[in-house]
Order: sequence, then C-alpha cells, then structure tokens
Amino acid sequence: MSQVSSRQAKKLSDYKAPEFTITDVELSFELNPQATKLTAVYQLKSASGKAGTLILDGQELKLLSVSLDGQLLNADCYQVTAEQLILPGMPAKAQLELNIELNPQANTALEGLYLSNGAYCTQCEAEGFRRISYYLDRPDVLARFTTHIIADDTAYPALLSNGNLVSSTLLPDGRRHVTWVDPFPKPSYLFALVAGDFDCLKGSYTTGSGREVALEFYVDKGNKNRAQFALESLQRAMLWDEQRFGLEYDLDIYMVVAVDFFNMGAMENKGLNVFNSKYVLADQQSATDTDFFNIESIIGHEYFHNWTGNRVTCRDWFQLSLKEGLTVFRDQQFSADMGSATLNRIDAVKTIRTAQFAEDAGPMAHPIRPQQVLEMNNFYTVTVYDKGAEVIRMLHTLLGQDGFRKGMDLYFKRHDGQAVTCDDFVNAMQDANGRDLTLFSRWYQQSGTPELKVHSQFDAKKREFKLLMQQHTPATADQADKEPLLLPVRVELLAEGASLPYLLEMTETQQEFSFAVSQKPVPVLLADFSAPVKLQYQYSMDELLQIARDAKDGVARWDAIQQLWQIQVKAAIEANSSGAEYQLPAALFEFYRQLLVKPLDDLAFTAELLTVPAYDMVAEQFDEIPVQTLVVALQSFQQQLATQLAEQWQLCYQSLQAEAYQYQQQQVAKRALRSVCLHYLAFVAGKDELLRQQYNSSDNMTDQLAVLRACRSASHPLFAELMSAFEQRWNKDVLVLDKWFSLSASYPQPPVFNTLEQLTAHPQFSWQNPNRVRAVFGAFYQQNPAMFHSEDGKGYQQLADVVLKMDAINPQVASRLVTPLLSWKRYQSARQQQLKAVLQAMLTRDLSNDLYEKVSKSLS
Ligand code: B3K
Ligand code: ZN
Repeated sequence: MSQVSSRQAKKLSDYKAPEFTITDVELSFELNPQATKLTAVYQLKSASGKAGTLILDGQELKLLSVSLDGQLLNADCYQVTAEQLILPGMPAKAQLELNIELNPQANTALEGLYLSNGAYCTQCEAEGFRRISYYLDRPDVLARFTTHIIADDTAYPALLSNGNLVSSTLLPDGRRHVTWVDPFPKPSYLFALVAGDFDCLKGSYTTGSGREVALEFYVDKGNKNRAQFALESLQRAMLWDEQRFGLEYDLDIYMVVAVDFFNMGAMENKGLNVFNSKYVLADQQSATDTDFFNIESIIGHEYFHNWTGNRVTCRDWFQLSLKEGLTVFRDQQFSADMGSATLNRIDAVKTIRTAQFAEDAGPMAHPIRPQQVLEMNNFYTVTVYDKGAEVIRMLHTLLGQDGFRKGMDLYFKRHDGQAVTCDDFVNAMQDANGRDLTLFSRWYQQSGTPELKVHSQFDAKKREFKLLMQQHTPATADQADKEPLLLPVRVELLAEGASLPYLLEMTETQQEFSFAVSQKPVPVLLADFSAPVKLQYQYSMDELLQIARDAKDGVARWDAIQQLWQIQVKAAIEANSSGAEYQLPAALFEFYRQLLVKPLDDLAFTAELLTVPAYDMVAEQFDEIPVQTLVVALQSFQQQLATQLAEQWQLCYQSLQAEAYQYQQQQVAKRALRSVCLHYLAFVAGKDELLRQQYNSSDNMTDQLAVLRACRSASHPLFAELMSAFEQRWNKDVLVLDKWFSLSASYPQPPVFNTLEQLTAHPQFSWQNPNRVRAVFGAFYQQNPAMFHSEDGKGYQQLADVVLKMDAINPQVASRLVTPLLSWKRYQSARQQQLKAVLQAMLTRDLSNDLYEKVSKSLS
C-alpha cells in the first residue's frame, strides 16, 4: 500500500477553531459500483467575516470540477494535494460546488463509501467523510445536510440517509431519486448513506410526549425474523433513556441497517445506524445468550449516542471520551437495569483488569483524553471507552444518582447543538452540584493504572480500626510524572455478622481513615470496583473466604475469589520452580463443594464464582508474564477441580434440567451454571455420552456451543467429531460459522497451525471481511495463549504475516490485530527477541499510518 498521508501527529494543544464553517450541505449521489458521481454543494461562512484561504480535507478522491458561486473555476485557481483541496481567496460568504468521482467497489478499507455484499454503505467516523468529498472534516463544523440518492430502482429499492425522507421519484430511465433532509446540524462523521435490496422489519415507538417514531431494521433477505430481538431492544432503550435521563428521540424515523462488512460493532449516524450484522441478527438456534446480551447493549449504546454524541458532540477528536466514555457508562447502566447489575459490573471489571491495564502497561498508553494522535482510528481504545466509562462512574459515585442527573440536565441545557470538550462536561457536573471537581479532572490528563496500597491497624483498647492508604501511579510510556488522583474507595467493614458501608475519598498520596468499632473487622476494600486501580492488601485465605461469603457487594465477593486464585497461581509458580506439582488447598475445594451442593439464589453469580480466572486476567498481575507456567497451572487447577468434585459437578448439572429456550434472566443464569458444570465434566473421563447428548438434544446455540467450548478447553477427543457436525450444519450461515472459525483457531494444541491454514482456505473465509479475519486470528491470540506464545515463535510470526497482509487490505483491522505483538517488554528474553524481530521486520515495510503509529511506538 503506498502511503500518501504524512506521519505528522496532531496535538491537542494545537487546537484552533476553524476559520471557515459550512452551514448547509447538499449532496447528490448517482450510485455506480466503480464510478459513483457526487455533486457536493456547500454554503460557506468565514468566522471572522473576512476572505481567506479555505483548506478542505480529502483522500483518494477523483476531483472532476470546482465551482464558486456558480462559476466554474480554472484548475489554477486551486491546489489539490494528496490530503487537501486548497482554495485561496475564498470570500467571507460563498457557495462552493464540487464534482467528484468515487470507486466504492475498490474500497476494501471499509471507510468512506464502500460495497458490502453488493449494498452501498458508508462509514465516516472518525475521518472517513474526507474519502467521500473534500470537506472541513472535523467534528466542530456542524451543518444541515440534504442528501439526494439516485440509483437503479430494482437493484437498490432501499435508498437511505440521515433525517427524514422528503421525496421519492421514479425517473424515466428506471432509476429512483430520493431526497433526505436532516434538520439537525451535524458534523460530517455522522453522515450516512445506504443503498441496497433488504428485508425490512418495521416497528414503532411512541415517545413520552406522544410522538410516533417509525423504527425500521434493514437486513439481508431472509433474515427478518432474526431482527426481532434487536427491534425490541431498541424500544426498551428508548423507554429507558426517557425514564432515567429524561431524553426523548427527536426525529420521526430511526433506522438500523445490518451489514456483513464492517470494521467494528456499529455506528451511531444520525437517524441511520449502521450495524455489524453480528450485533443485530439473533435467534435461539443461531445465537448464544451472550450474543443476545451484546445486541441489546450495542443497540442501546448507539441509541444513547443520539444525545451523548450527536445532539452534543465533540469539539475535536481528543475529546472522544466525552461521547464514548459517557455512552458506555449509559449502556452499562441500561444493561444493569435490564438484567443483573452484579454480573454486568463483573464483566466491566474484567475488561479494565485485562485489556485496559495491559494498554496502560504497553507502548500505546494514553490518558482517556489523549494528547497526541497520528491515526485517530487507533484511539477507539479500551482506555477511551472503558476507562472513560469508569471515570464517569466515579463521578456518579461521588455525586450520587440525583446529583449526576442534575449535572446531565445542565450539560444538555448548556450545550445542546454544540461541539464541546470534556471540561465542559465536568464543569456542568461541578456547577449543578456546587462541588469543586478540579482535582477530579486529573483523570482526563493522566494515563496509567494507579496502585492503591492499603494496611490496617486495630487498636482493641481504643476500639479503633485504621486504614492506611497510599496511592502511586507508575510511569507510562507516554508520561513520566504522575500526580495523586481523587479516588472514591468504597469499603465495607465485616464484623459480628454485620457489614457497614463507607465511601472514602482519597485525595492525597497517603491518607489515614479511622473507624470506631468494637471488634477487629475484615475490611472489604474497593467494593464495586469503585475506582479503576490495582489494589494491594495482605488478606489471609480465611479473610478472603469470609468476604466471598459475607460481603454485601457482589463484585467484592467475586473479587475475593479472584484474589484467592491469584494466591494459588503464585504458589503454583513457586512449587513449579522447585519441580513440585502444586495441589490446591482443601479449603478451596470445600468452598466449591458447598457452592455446588447449595448454589446461591443467583445461579449466574454462582457460575462466575465457580470459574477459574482466564489466562489474561491472571497474566495482568505480572510485570513479566510467565506464559507457559501460567498456562500449565491454570489447566492443572481446572483438572484438579474437575477430578476432586466430579460427583458434585455431575449432580449439579443434572439438577439443572434444560427447558424450552427463552432469552430470559433466570434461564440465562441456569444455562451459565450448567455450562460451567459441563466444562469441568469434560475434564473427567467417561463423559462422552453426556457431552454428545447435550450437543444433540439442545434446542439452542448457547447449550451447543457450551459443549464445543468444553471439549476444546479439555482437548477432548469428541471435539473433532462435533466440530465437523457443526461445520456441516452451518456452513451456509457465515455469522454462525464464525463461532466455528473461532473455536478451531483456539484449539490449544500444535495442530492448530495447520488448522489456521485450512481455515483461510475455507470457501467461506475472506480476507476482505473483518468478521472472518477476527473470528480466526482474533480468537487465535485472545483465546489460545498456549499456541500464540508457542516457544518456537511460530504464533508471533503467524500473526505478523496476517497483520502485514491485512494492512494492504484494511489498515484498521490490521492495526487492531497487531496489539498483542506490541507488548514484547512483558515477556522473558527469548520471547522478547522473537517479538522484536517480527516488529522490526514490519517497520521496514511501507505501512499504513494506523500500523506505523503502533509498531514504531512499541520499538521506540
Ligand atoms: N462511534 C463508533 C465507533 C467509530 C470507530 C471508528 N474507527 C461506534 C460507537 O462507539 O458507538
Ligand atoms: Zn460509542
């Protein structure tokens, strides 16, 4: 791929308000796969009221002509570079018309206008609109858009864009001309166009103030039934946002289009969301409980963006967390209200502790508001999104639900229709609550994972319990000096069967908190994971077991078990270095035995407690990750639990009879616990019949996939047989087949390297489709640590080859895939050498900015 763009990073500190703005845009597309004609008309206004040079962004565009106020300009009146259209002497007020030709068929980067299975669609965030037309492609330029689409009426009956449809005319040549008008001024990144032949599932929603909104889901032919759940999720999200935040939808129509070729999950374009079909389509046969969950959460997320993102947008891309952190927080609250608050919180904590802490510890560390960016698409990160949501959650914790709502109300009152900064958001929270949040704002500037060290003291005479806390944030790749942060620390003190809750606010490097108590309590620290930090406190095993049993907060109970497992891992590593085999302690078996004999009321929570932490969760606790030892230890723990409690797993499994499938909380919980039992049973000899029976008799994907996963994890001989049955059943249905691709790629034994080659030769595999590539190679590095880190370096080489291949096709996908190769500093020397060698080799190639930014940072 030849690199036209410059390697010049942009800095937040260089932000300047635009000299010109565009108030109105009229776009006319005549669609054609290789030669789409676009006429773009802009009403321009200079901010100063003076004439000046107008510089528009544009990439890979064929510019046919330029007219100013109706006059065709000679080519010497403007200058076209690889990334800009420069027009000197632009009057203070003007109408500019551009004629452009686009080639959607050649667009494999899936940014701008492209074809997905024959349907036209667009993706503009962050800077994709400049691949459609020359424009002031920045979020602080808000314009009213009118979009005309002209296309063959038979081949493309659905012609969609933002806003409301105002006209539709059949032309004499068999083409149709439609016009959409979006009354809400918006930045270019929210523009969307879709044209295709879809099935459409229709529904409606009546807002609190009585307005009727048409809801339309456009899906591939034959898939209408699979969109029902997404439609209902949208209706739930619309109601929830009215009830929780007083926010109503504002257009007459809300459309969602499901496409197969998409770089990420979904996109919140005004009135016309484009979704990866994976997050729209589901039925019990083809989708798991987790798929249903994700659909509801992502449908909610994109819908919530209509206020947090669209009505109030970002001034510049450094402020991305303004909309993303806040919207993730909102979708998390929504999911918590729709299902189990504790389970949702546990999932969020896992994301922070694995991917986000890893990002802080690696070469791409950045604050939730980054200060410097080469390729914006590289900053749609777990830090900006998920740590961003933790920061919002801390505000919610500090201000309380009502205080937070007051802040949100003021934020919308002040900024509706504007492009603003994270400071504007914090100021609204501050002013609405009369509380100084200056110290809190550091969370936006400082990167890294704070460490919170806690000691306790009990004075029996004084009847006083003290917590001595210290915070320290280690230096990160991007920032050496760190300052103390405001940490909300939820604490419970367990004593005499009671639990007393506290919310401590830590503001200094060191602080002491005293509590009057009659007996020495067990402190439950950082309940609900009230701040995204690493906690250190010397708990005894008994204390952890007590917390697991008695704490009020479910997250703390789960966390106690996580810490117990961390202790086991460390003990196993020590035993291993002395050549001994490590046996789990009796107390742990006993705790698990009791849980199995008498599961808690919440079966899903029980299932979580019974699950040995995943590799990446454990790995993140180590500065230098002992890969092989961890893989072996975790496998041995599962084997020991399986063997020691074989009878209990079996009895618990049998007590949870399957019922006719519904996606409904209690059923989901029951299936989760059944799957955990099944997982351990796969490690026990003689369970073939049971496994086969569940696979063949279940009426849903959740239970079937549980069998395949269990067999994969235990390297069970049945795996091959069942996988081949699965492939035959689903090979026409790629979305489902992706599950098979992932399972195949995560088989933890050396034949997987041959399998990977076979998978890419499968008739349904395509390098052009990000879902396929991620299904195979994403799964390989995320779910197959044993083989990805295989000692000969084969796993690293394999991924590096794929990354380079993908960079020429789709840089965004390549740049996501490269992530696990970047953290070479976290491994022992042989692995470090192998990783560095593949990265250095990569850097000698002609890389996209996306990949260059990451690889060069990791080697600097
Ligand atoms: N805003 C989009 C993400 C765009 C990613 C661009 N590379 C989806 C979301 O967060 O809702
Ligand atoms: Zn978002």
